[in-house]
Amino acid sequence: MTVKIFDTPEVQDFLKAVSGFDQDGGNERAKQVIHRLLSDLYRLIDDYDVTPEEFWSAVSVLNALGQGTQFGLLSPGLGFDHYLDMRMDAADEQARLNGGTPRTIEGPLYVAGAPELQGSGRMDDGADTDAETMWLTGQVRDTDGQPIAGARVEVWHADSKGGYSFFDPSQSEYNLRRTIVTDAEGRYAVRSIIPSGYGCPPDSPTQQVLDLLGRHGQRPAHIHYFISAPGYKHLTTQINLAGDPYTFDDFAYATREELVVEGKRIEDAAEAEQRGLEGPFT
Ligand code: MBD
Ligand code: FE
Repeated sequence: MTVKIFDTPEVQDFLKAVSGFDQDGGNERAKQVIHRLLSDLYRLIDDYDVTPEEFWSAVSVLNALGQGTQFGLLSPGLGFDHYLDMRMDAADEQARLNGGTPRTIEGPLYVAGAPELQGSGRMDDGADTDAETMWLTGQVRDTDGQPIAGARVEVWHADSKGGYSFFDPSQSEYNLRRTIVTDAEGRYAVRSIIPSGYGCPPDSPTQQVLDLLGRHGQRPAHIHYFISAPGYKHLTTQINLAGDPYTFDDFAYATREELVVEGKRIEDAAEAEQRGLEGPFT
């Protein structure tokens, strides 16, 4: 069965009516965007001869994607989050050329209101006994390389099983989530645990869609950051721990070469001290 009706005046008028073009109320931009979206989808149905069965099965997937954070999870999988980053980079070419840390996606698992630390402290609750200790240190600098004291460094990451507190009910509140205010030299130094990569739940609607595309739903081990200070642009970024099999095969397309960091294994306390990792971290 090949039916082509999209270009008929009836369908074009119908699309305008459905999009509210002949109504006074509503929002003009919403009308334009919905009209375009529906036009593209109606045309797709025509071009691919989408059957009613296929259409209703898509509706059922969309209903499932409406649960919890599922569409927030599929969105980076379909590249939307990285595409928005690419657009911001393009709009912001100057900022990209100045050598600053590149942005990358936020993802669906940020939670506001994490406990605040002044310069240093501890991020993990000590309950993840399989995990290896991690010292996470850094310095916030402006684009001229000058340290920024009092910057807010919001950090969140997964545990050794790839789970995030709040979304993983087995973890304590705000585990592995902190806001660290940088010291007079713009530095922060926290004790945490080495995160594992994240995998989309195998029976989730997100993974169901990825399966249709023959794709995995894995992310490499990573640590999320929001960095902000009065008078400066907000930075959303992540670092990736080098050596993960998924570093350059991230289902969410968030890895950037400049964000891959090599951890250094520290065997004894003396060496930790030498590297400036003095407390208080507890
Ligand atoms: C994550 O931890 C994440 O950072 C993203 C972008 C998607 C799913 C899980
Ligand atoms: Fe994440």
